[in-house]
Amino acid sequence: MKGQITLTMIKPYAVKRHHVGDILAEIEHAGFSIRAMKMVQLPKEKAELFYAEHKGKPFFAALVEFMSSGPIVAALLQKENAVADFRKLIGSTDPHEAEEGTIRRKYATDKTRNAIHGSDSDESAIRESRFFFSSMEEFFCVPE
Ligand code: RTP
Ligand code: MG
Repeated sequence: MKGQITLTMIKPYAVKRHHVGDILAEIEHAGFSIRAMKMVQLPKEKAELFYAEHKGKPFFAALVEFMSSGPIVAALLQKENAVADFRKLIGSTDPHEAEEGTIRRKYATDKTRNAIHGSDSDESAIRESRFFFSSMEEFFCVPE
């Protein structure tokens, strides 16, 4: 199986609104292979750890509060040019600025309840995939 990896989370409000099936269908139709997947609720400390790069920013507390407020669906995806193509598929952080047809434009409510996460680099994708998945759960060998 060729290509790079990216890590996504379908965020709490999109799960609550029953958008998981539609969003996963969009992801697969865009050519991504799902290599690992799970539904979990992040304790606050884990959400803080996942988004550690944003610690100290004004939106950090709200982000952590929201991300730990209900179940999320985490998935490891694979495709050529996965990181950049996935960020294009999901659209801008603020759904009001996201392009027509993007997942955030369709399923997000606001900048916090923005439906979905996508890794911002190949390095982040590897770190985030290890955050959620053990080697036994991954049907893909993440390079050392
Ligand atoms: P994500 O990491 O969740 O995929 O989102 P992103 O790359 O598009 O945006 P990022 O800069 O990494 O920010 C992480 C999440 O923090 C919230 N945020 N709020 N109020 C604000 O100015 C603000 N900026 C960022 C968003 O929920 C964003 O998804
Ligand atoms: Mg980000």
